[in-house]
Amino acid sequence: MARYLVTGGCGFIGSHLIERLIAAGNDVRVLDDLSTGRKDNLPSGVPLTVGDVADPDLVNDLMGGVDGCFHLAAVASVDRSREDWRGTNRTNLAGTITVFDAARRAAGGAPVPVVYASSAAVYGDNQNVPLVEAATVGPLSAYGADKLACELHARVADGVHGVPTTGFRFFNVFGPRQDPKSPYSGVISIFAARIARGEPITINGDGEQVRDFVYVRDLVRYLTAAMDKPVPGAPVYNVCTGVPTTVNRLAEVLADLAGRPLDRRHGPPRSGDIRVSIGDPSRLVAAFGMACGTSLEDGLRDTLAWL
Ligand code: NAD
Ligand code: UD2
Repeated sequence: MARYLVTGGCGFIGSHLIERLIAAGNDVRVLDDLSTGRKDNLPSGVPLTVGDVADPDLVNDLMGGVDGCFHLAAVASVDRSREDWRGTNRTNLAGTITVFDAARRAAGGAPVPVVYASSAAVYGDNQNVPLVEAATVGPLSAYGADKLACELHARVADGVHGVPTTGFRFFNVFGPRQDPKSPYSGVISIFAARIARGEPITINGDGEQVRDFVYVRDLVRYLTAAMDKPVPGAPVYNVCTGVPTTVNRLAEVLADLAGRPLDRRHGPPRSGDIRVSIGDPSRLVAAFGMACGTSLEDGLRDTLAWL
């Protein structure tokens, strides 16, 4: 049993991670400002501090005596990063440096490992798919730029300050508890909620754009495995399946699973929409000995059942 700090633990991915940590008998404390997360995403009895991940006194305090930190708190939206550039940078980059800095002396003055969320957004519109970790990065948003900067500071944390870090470039994550009501929500949560209610969906453009959808319960296994065996060198891994799915196909599969007719309308393409985003999971599978094994259909069934 170990003691962990989880930042952003009231969010979609954080809540699944905490479920897994608690089931394994760990002691978990959470820092979240509840800007997008919800208190009732947490299992009962998990202590929550409502506050800002970029507040150094608070983070130093919460980091005291832990065995490691899972850092997921972020403004997890490209649109929001456009509207509030400086505010997003404060949370996403300054917040991450605050976490790394506090981890330097968490265990009675000694460093503890940090496992943190990066994003496929670091690749921008690189169409050299499937994307390997060594592919050219070129973020197209403040969100992606900050995530890339987090990876650079993770190297500083490791190389200069002795804080072991592991970064994960999440592709399009989906599953239960991804809030369909949020304007920043992912396509699966939006489509699933609408199709289940028999409402029409809007496909942006021709619907032939391609994504690599990762089921959230597959993803959190890597986070805990990385914490269990930290390695030097600040590694970064894609978290992806390598399986391409078009938005059209996604809609069809969802309607099929929900047993509803598909009422689809096509709107204009979304400005700046990436045409093809597929990751290569080879490095992930080699390092952790497991692939993201849940099929899209099974993950979607689970998501529909939660609604
Ligand atoms: P989410 O919005 O559900 O979770 C983020 C959590 O961070 C929320 O609970 C929010 O309240 C909290 N938070 C935001 N700002 C904070 C601050 N200043 N201080 C403390 N807490 C704060 O999003 P998610 O999808 O669970 O994302 C988790 C992580 O994964 C994020 O770092 C995100 O950038 C990354 N990510 C997600 C996806 C995806 O497909 N969902 C893809 C790539 C990367
Ligand atoms: C994802 C991430 C984003 C960033 C980016 C990096 C999510 C929610 N967003 O954006 O944070 O990391 O990847 O590349 O994971 N669509 C429709 N109709 C809708 C909603 C969406 O057609 O009602 C389309 C959308 O135009 C896009 C695809 O579905 O082509 C996926 O959209 P998304 O918002 O779920 O995710 P993405 O890949 O744009």
